[in-house]
Amino acid sequence: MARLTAALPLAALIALGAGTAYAAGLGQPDPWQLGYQEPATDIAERVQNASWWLHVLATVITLFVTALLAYVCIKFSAKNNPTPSRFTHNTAIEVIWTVVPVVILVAMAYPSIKLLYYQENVEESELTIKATGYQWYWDYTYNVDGEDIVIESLMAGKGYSTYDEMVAGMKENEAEPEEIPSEMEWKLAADAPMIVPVNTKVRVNVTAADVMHAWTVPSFGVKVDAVPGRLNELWFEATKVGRYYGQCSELCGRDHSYMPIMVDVVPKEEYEAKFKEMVEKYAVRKDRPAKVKVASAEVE
Ligand SMILES: [Cu+2]
Repeated sequence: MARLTAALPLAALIALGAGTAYAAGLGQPDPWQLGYQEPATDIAERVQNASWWLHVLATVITLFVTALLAYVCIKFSAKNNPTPSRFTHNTAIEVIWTVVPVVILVAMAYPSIKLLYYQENVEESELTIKATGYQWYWDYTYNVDGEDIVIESLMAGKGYSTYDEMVAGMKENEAEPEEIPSEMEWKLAADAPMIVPVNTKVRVNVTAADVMHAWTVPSFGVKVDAVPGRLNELWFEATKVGRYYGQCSELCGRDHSYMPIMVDVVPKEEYEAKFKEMVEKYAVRKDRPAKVKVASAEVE
């Protein structure tokens, strides 16, 4: 039993160590990454803490049960225990194996539900953006002084099979050097980002126009389904300036992996200028005809 108790804190340490030692970059994954991407919001920090705490708990429980099984297999084998006892009940142990799991479940449920409520509370958002998923890209609608401004966000350098081909192709199409994604960012980068100011509570209304998609940014700790005909919502308040990547996370068809999500978090004083620049470059009219025709029931 002494060996067993020594193993428990060790397992917890290993689980915790994996969380910190392999933490990945801010806003994007790292090669050989094991843990989460670096958190950039309070939500992401809370989600990751909850996850690691649950991992430690699950590791401890698994090791305890495995050790208990091994102990029973050896101690009570036919060789070591030729004349088994014949009792069938032990009230004390039955109370313990009922009450302890209940306590563990409540200890897991209480912080989880608290966190869920925290994630759902979009009150006092300072900026609202609508994200719509299409096969296979996103668009972001900003409402400025009562007017909808729609930015279409497509994968940067789509349709090339190698990175070098993509760079050559984009250069041929007279792309600016800063528009060409690095090899690491290729297929994560979009041409137009969602731009938000830092330290601002942003509410994102998420929906889809054709099939189900899902909008997520791992460093923000947010993910929500984009469902045609429904308006879901989430919020985040990024505390670090930077570029953050995500990908559509609901299998939505052939080019599911070619509809990246790119969010630029900019300093508050630069937001107006950067937003204007983006509108001039990427804003589109959205009064074009609907892509999906409604089935007609007319009979001649
Ligand atoms: Cu999708």
